[in-house]
Amino acid sequence: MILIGQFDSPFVRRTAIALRLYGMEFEHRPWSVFGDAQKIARYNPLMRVPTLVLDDGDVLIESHAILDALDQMAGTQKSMMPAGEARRHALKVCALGTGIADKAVSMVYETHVHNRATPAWIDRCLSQIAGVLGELEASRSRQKTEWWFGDRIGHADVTVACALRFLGDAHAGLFDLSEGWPMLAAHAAKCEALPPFIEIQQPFSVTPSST
Ligand SMILES: N[C@@H](CCC(=O)N[C@@H](CS)C(=O)NCC(=O)O)C(=O)O
Repeated sequence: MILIGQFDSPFVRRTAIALRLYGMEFEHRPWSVFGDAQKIARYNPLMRVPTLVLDDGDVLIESHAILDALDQMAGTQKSMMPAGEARRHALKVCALGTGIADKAVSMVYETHVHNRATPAWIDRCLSQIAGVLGELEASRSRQKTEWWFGDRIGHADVTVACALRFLGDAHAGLFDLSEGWPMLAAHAAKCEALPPFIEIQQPFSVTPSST
């Protein structure tokens, strides 16, 4: 398999970490959505990442859909998505996590791609992120298990950790997790100490070629 996209993208990173945790081999093409847009377009007309090229040449897009396919390949026993009723709760935590990432990426594009920041949009993003952090903090507090949905790390854990890392890197100082969201701060620290998280990362830098 070939994974396209840079690891400073929270969406690419959550996909790569899941591949590692599943023990699935992949080649990495750290192409930038701006600088390498035409290369990405050969596989994905949306020119977005992550894009995953399967061994049979089929191309998967959208991190949720890519992870769903990986879960099927891994099989029910190993799947990083819980079954039964917990599945819908885990999917919601994943959606809240990618929602934070979406808003944080949007604020980067607003300030560094458009070269202007619309105050009403930035305020909206900030209040959406704050609201989601509150909901995730409450959710993690309710779950008494080692990981969000049991005794094994799952997509919800990885997704939230990747979103929090991106938020902190791209918007340093805006949300101090240790101040307002201690469960999330502890969750992020625990994930970032694991080998796949240490291996799969890229410092965020604001250039026209970033993410
Ligand atoms: N919903 C998508 C979001 C992916 C995303 O926003 N990727 C960014 C990089 S962090 C991207 O491709 N941006 C270029 C664009 O949207 O045109 C997913 O989960 O895969």
